[in-house]
Amino acid sequence: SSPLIENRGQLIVFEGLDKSGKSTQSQKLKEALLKDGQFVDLWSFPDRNTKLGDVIDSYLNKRLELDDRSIHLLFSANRWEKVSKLIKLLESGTTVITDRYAFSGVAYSAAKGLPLEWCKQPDVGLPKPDCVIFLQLSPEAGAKRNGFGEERYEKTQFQNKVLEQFMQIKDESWKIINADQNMEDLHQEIYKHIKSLKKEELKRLWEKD
Ligand code: FDM
Ligand code: MG
Repeated sequence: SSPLIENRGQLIVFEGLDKSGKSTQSQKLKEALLKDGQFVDLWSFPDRNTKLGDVIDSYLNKRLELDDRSIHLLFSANRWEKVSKLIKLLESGTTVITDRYAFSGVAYSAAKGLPLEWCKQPDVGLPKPDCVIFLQLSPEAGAKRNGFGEERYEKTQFQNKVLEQFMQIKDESWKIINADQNMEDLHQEIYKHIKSLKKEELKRLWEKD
Protein backbone atom coordinates (compact mmCIF):
# COMPACT_ATOMS: atom_id res chain seq x y z
CA SER A 1 0.00 0.00 0.00
CA SER A 2 1.02 3.64 -0.42
CA PRO A 3 3.10 5.50 2.21
CA LEU A 4 0.04 7.58 3.03
CA ILE A 5 -1.88 4.48 4.06
CA GLU A 6 1.12 2.96 5.89
CA ASN A 7 1.61 6.08 7.99
CA ARG A 8 -1.91 6.99 8.93
CA GLY A 9 -3.30 6.36 12.38
CA GLN A 10 -6.10 3.89 12.90
CA LEU A 11 -9.59 4.60 14.14
CA ILE A 12 -10.52 2.02 16.74
CA VAL A 13 -13.97 2.11 18.30
CA PHE A 14 -15.16 0.38 21.45
CA GLU A 15 -18.87 -0.35 21.60
CA GLY A 16 -21.04 -2.25 24.00
CA LEU A 17 -23.70 -1.85 26.63
CA ASP A 18 -23.20 0.17 29.78
CA LYS A 19 -20.80 -1.57 32.19
CA SER A 20 -19.28 -3.82 29.53
CA GLY A 21 -15.77 -2.54 30.29
CA LYS A 22 -15.28 -0.08 27.43
CA SER A 23 -13.59 2.62 29.51
CA THR A 24 -11.18 0.21 31.20
CA GLN A 25 -10.31 -1.63 27.99
CA SER A 26 -9.92 1.48 25.83
CA GLN A 27 -7.53 2.89 28.45
CA LYS A 28 -5.53 -0.35 28.58
CA LEU A 29 -5.30 -0.51 24.79
CA LYS A 30 -4.09 3.07 24.67
CA GLU A 31 -1.33 2.31 27.18
CA ALA A 32 -0.25 -0.82 25.29
CA LEU A 33 -0.07 0.97 21.94
CA LEU A 34 1.82 3.89 23.49
CA LYS A 35 4.34 1.38 24.86
CA ASP A 36 4.76 0.09 21.31
CA GLY A 37 5.80 3.61 20.34
CA GLN A 38 2.60 4.64 18.55
CA PHE A 39 0.95 8.05 18.86
CA VAL A 40 -2.45 7.47 20.46
CA ASP A 41 -5.36 9.65 21.51
CA LEU A 42 -8.28 8.37 23.59
CA TRP A 43 -11.68 9.95 22.97
CA SER A 44 -15.22 9.27 24.07
CA PHE A 45 -18.65 10.03 22.68
CA PRO A 46 -20.69 11.83 23.70
CA ASP A 47 -17.95 14.41 24.24
CA ARG A 48 -19.56 16.25 27.14
CA ASN A 49 -16.97 19.05 27.05
CA THR A 50 -18.47 21.02 24.17
CA LYS A 51 -21.58 23.23 24.16
CA LEU A 52 -23.58 20.50 22.45
CA GLY A 53 -22.09 17.99 24.88
CA ASP A 54 -23.35 20.09 27.76
CA VAL A 55 -26.91 19.84 26.43
CA ILE A 56 -26.48 16.07 25.97
CA ASP A 57 -25.21 15.75 29.53
CA SER A 58 -28.29 17.58 30.82
CA TYR A 59 -30.48 15.21 28.85
CA LEU A 60 -28.70 12.09 30.14
CA ASN A 61 -28.97 13.35 33.72
CA LYS A 62 -32.67 14.05 33.22
CA ARG A 63 -32.37 17.78 33.85
CA LEU A 64 -33.71 18.32 30.34
CA GLU A 65 -36.37 16.65 28.20
CA LEU A 66 -35.96 16.54 24.44
CA ASP A 67 -37.82 14.89 21.57
CA ASP A 68 -36.20 11.54 20.65
CA ARG A 69 -35.26 12.78 17.18
CA SER A 70 -33.87 16.02 18.51
CA ILE A 71 -31.48 14.32 20.95
CA HIS A 72 -30.52 11.80 18.26
CA LEU A 73 -29.42 14.62 15.97
CA LEU A 74 -27.50 16.31 18.80
CA PHE A 75 -25.52 13.11 19.48
CA SER A 76 -24.64 13.01 15.78
CA ALA A 77 -23.78 16.72 15.65
CA ASN A 78 -21.49 16.12 18.65
CA ARG A 79 -19.51 13.71 16.45
CA TRP A 80 -19.49 15.97 13.40
CA GLU A 81 -18.16 18.91 15.42
CA LYS A 82 -15.02 16.83 16.06
CA VAL A 83 -14.52 15.31 12.62
CA SER A 84 -11.99 17.76 11.21
CA LYS A 85 -9.78 17.23 14.25
CA LEU A 86 -10.26 13.47 14.00
CA ILE A 87 -9.22 13.35 10.35
CA LYS A 88 -6.24 15.61 11.01
CA LEU A 89 -5.03 13.28 13.76
CA LEU A 90 -5.48 10.13 11.66
CA GLU A 91 -3.69 11.67 8.68
CA SER A 92 -0.82 12.84 10.85
CA GLY A 93 -0.27 9.30 12.13
CA THR A 94 -2.10 9.30 15.45
CA THR A 95 -4.29 6.33 16.26
CA VAL A 96 -7.58 7.44 17.78
CA ILE A 97 -9.42 5.11 20.13
CA THR A 98 -12.96 6.10 20.98
CA ASP A 99 -15.27 4.88 23.69
CA ARG A 100 -18.57 4.73 21.71
CA TYR A 101 -19.31 6.21 18.26
CA ALA A 102 -22.16 6.30 15.74
CA PHE A 103 -23.15 2.67 16.50
CA SER A 104 -24.25 3.68 19.99
CA GLY A 105 -26.04 6.58 18.33
CA VAL A 106 -28.09 4.25 16.16
CA ALA A 107 -28.57 1.43 18.67
CA TYR A 108 -29.86 3.56 21.55
CA SER A 109 -32.24 5.61 19.40
CA ALA A 110 -33.52 2.61 17.44
CA ALA A 111 -34.13 0.83 20.76
CA LYS A 112 -36.63 3.61 21.54
CA GLY A 113 -38.50 2.72 18.37
CA LEU A 114 -37.11 5.18 15.84
CA PRO A 115 -36.61 3.61 12.38
CA LEU A 116 -33.11 2.16 12.00
CA GLU A 117 -32.53 3.64 8.55
CA TRP A 118 -33.55 7.10 9.74
CA CYS A 119 -31.18 6.78 12.68
CA LYS A 120 -28.18 6.02 10.43
CA GLN A 121 -28.60 8.95 8.06
CA PRO A 122 -27.06 11.81 10.11
CA ASP A 123 -23.85 9.80 10.60
CA VAL A 124 -23.43 8.76 6.95
CA GLY A 125 -20.01 9.99 5.82
CA LEU A 126 -18.24 9.96 9.18
CA PRO A 127 -14.80 8.32 9.10
CA LYS A 128 -15.36 4.54 9.18
CA PRO A 129 -13.54 2.77 12.00
CA ASP A 130 -10.78 0.37 11.03
CA CYS A 131 -12.19 -1.84 13.71
CA VAL A 132 -15.12 -1.89 16.09
CA ILE A 133 -14.42 -3.86 19.25
CA PHE A 134 -17.79 -4.90 20.58
CA LEU A 135 -17.62 -5.96 24.22
CA GLN A 136 -20.39 -8.45 24.62
CA LEU A 137 -21.91 -8.88 28.05
CA SER A 138 -25.46 -9.87 28.90
CA PRO A 139 -27.47 -6.97 30.33
CA GLU A 140 -28.02 -9.10 33.42
CA ALA A 141 -24.28 -9.62 33.95
CA GLY A 142 -23.76 -5.90 33.31
CA ALA A 143 -26.32 -4.96 35.93
CA LYS A 144 -24.40 -7.04 38.52
CA ARG A 145 -21.24 -5.00 37.94
CA ASN A 146 -21.86 -2.32 40.58
CA GLY A 147 -25.39 -1.96 39.28
CA PHE A 148 -26.46 0.95 37.12
CA GLY A 149 -26.28 4.62 37.96
CA GLU A 150 -29.00 7.17 37.69
CA GLU A 151 -28.52 8.14 34.05
CA ARG A 152 -31.14 7.72 31.41
CA TYR A 153 -30.98 4.31 29.60
CA GLU A 154 -29.38 2.50 32.56
CA LYS A 155 -32.14 -0.10 32.91
CA THR A 156 -31.79 -3.81 32.16
CA GLN A 157 -34.92 -4.03 30.03
CA PHE A 158 -33.86 -1.14 27.81
CA GLN A 159 -30.32 -2.51 27.54
CA ASN A 160 -31.76 -5.73 26.10
CA LYS A 161 -33.35 -3.71 23.31
CA VAL A 162 -30.13 -1.81 22.67
CA LEU A 163 -28.26 -5.12 22.35
CA GLU A 164 -30.74 -6.32 19.71
CA GLN A 165 -30.11 -3.15 17.70
CA PHE A 166 -26.34 -3.46 17.97
CA MET A 167 -26.67 -6.94 16.45
CA GLN A 168 -28.64 -5.48 13.53
CA ILE A 169 -25.94 -2.98 12.57
CA LYS A 170 -22.73 -5.00 12.96
CA ASP A 171 -20.63 -5.59 9.87
CA GLU A 172 -17.35 -7.22 8.80
CA SER A 173 -15.28 -4.59 10.60
CA TRP A 174 -16.66 -5.72 13.97
CA LYS A 175 -14.86 -7.98 16.39
CA ILE A 176 -17.29 -9.29 18.98
CA ILE A 177 -15.51 -10.27 22.16
CA ASN A 178 -16.86 -11.98 25.25
CA ALA A 179 -16.47 -9.32 27.95
CA ASP A 180 -17.32 -11.74 30.74
CA GLN A 181 -13.68 -12.67 31.43
CA ASN A 182 -10.93 -11.17 33.53
CA MET A 183 -9.63 -7.74 32.62
CA GLU A 184 -6.14 -8.89 31.61
CA ASP A 185 -7.23 -11.79 29.37
CA LEU A 186 -9.76 -9.53 27.71
CA HIS A 187 -7.08 -6.92 27.10
CA GLN A 188 -4.75 -9.50 25.53
CA GLU A 189 -7.48 -10.69 23.17
CA ILE A 190 -8.23 -7.13 22.07
CA TYR A 191 -4.55 -6.22 21.70
CA LYS A 192 -3.82 -9.28 19.53
CA HIS A 193 -6.73 -8.49 17.28
CA ILE A 194 -5.72 -4.86 16.83
CA LYS A 195 -2.15 -5.89 16.01
CA SER A 196 -3.45 -8.26 13.31
CA LEU A 197 -5.32 -5.53 11.40
CA LYS A 198 -4.09 -4.64 7.92
CA LYS A 199 -3.61 -0.97 7.10
CA GLU A 200 -6.17 0.22 4.61
CA GLU A 201 -7.41 3.44 3.12
CA LEU A 202 -9.74 5.42 5.38
CA LYS A 203 -13.35 4.81 4.34
CA ARG A 204 -16.56 6.57 5.22
CA LEU A 205 -19.38 5.19 7.27
CA TRP A 206 -22.48 3.74 5.66
CA GLU A 207 -21.75 4.98 2.15
CA LYS A 208 -22.33 2.54 -0.69
CA ASP A 209 -18.95 1.60 -2.17
N1 FDM B 1 -25.55 7.39 23.66
C1 FDM B 1 -24.27 7.59 23.32
C2 FDM B 1 -26.58 7.64 22.77
O1 FDM B 1 -27.76 7.47 23.08
N2 FDM B 1 -26.28 8.10 21.51
C3 FDM B 1 -25.00 8.30 21.12
O2 FDM B 1 -24.74 8.72 19.96
C4 FDM B 1 -23.94 8.04 22.05
C5 FDM B 1 -22.51 8.28 21.66
O3 FDM B 1 -25.41 7.98 25.93
F1 FDM B 1 -26.39 5.48 27.55
C6 FDM B 1 -25.88 6.98 25.05
C7 FDM B 1 -25.25 5.71 25.52
C8 FDM B 1 -25.19 5.91 27.01
C9 FDM B 1 -25.12 7.40 27.19
O4 FDM B 1 -22.74 7.25 27.34
C10 FDM B 1 -23.83 7.96 27.76
P1 FDM B 1 -21.50 7.01 28.36
O5 FDM B 1 -20.57 6.12 27.58
O6 FDM B 1 -22.08 6.36 29.58
O7 FDM B 1 -20.94 8.38 28.64
MG1 MG C 1 -22.86 5.40 31.05
